[in-house]
Amino acid sequence: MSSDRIVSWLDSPSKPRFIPPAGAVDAHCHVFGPQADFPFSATAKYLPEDAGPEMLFGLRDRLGFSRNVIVQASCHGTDNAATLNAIAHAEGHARGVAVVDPAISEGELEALHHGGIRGIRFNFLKRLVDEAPKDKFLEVANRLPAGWHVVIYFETDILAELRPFMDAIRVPLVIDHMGRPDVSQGPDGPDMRAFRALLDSREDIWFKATCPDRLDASGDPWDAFAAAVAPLVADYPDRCLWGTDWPHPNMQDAIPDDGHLVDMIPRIAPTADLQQRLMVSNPERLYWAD
Ligand code: 0GY
Repeated sequence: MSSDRIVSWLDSPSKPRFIPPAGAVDAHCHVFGPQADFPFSATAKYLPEDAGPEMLFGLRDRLGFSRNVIVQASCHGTDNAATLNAIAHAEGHARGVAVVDPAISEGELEALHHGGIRGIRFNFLKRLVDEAPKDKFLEVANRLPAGWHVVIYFETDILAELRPFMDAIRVPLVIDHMGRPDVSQGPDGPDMRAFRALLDSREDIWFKATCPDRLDASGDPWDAFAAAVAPLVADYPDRCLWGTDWPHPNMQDAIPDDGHLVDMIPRIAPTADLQQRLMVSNPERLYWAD
């Protein structure tokens, strides 16, 4: 890994035209460091510049959002201190998703709950993590504090392989970036059909309608993403979440404009009712139920 620290976000994103509803939640974002207080993991696959809570909350305000769900980024490994620090500075306006050592104790899980964590993330991307032990993941998934869920990040080519693992998890599942479908196939392409089959297999699987910048090679304004994802949001309106993915880990060669990402929202959720569910009532059910 290069020792150069990466910048994968814009300093001055555009101000969006779209105004999110009151109480809107950016349900997928991260913090990096600051490194002086929260060093990166020895196994980190990328080394970013600092992108701490003040920057995140400044962006939140600029984009017209009220709250954040901060997902522990792989560069911090299983030490959730940076994520917890950001939540602690949000005055109740942030909750989080942790990455844990599967051997974590019940007491440590309770401490994470107290710090605002409401789920754990299993990352199956080989470029981001060295190992993803399904047996150990399953064991910890089925002893989480009440009300928690599991976030899973995988790419579409291993969806079928992961099905028995996912089926065995008894708490709700949230799928990052819809399992990274090839959106150029359109709303009825094989990737979206496979993902719908997963959603249809049980009623407690949610998804993040996120990351046009990662999923749509046609680029901003991400027309293929809008065409593929709008029908999914329409058909599963109570199981979708939205987020910026700021500070866009590993996107340094194609940094998205956060204002443009927000302006995608009415293209995937065209009515006020869908927008309310996507950004307010759905994340509230998962993250602010208690
Ligand atoms: C994302 C996507 C990525 C990175 C991480 O934890 C992470 O480092 O999630 C990625 O590189 O695809 O959701 O932030």
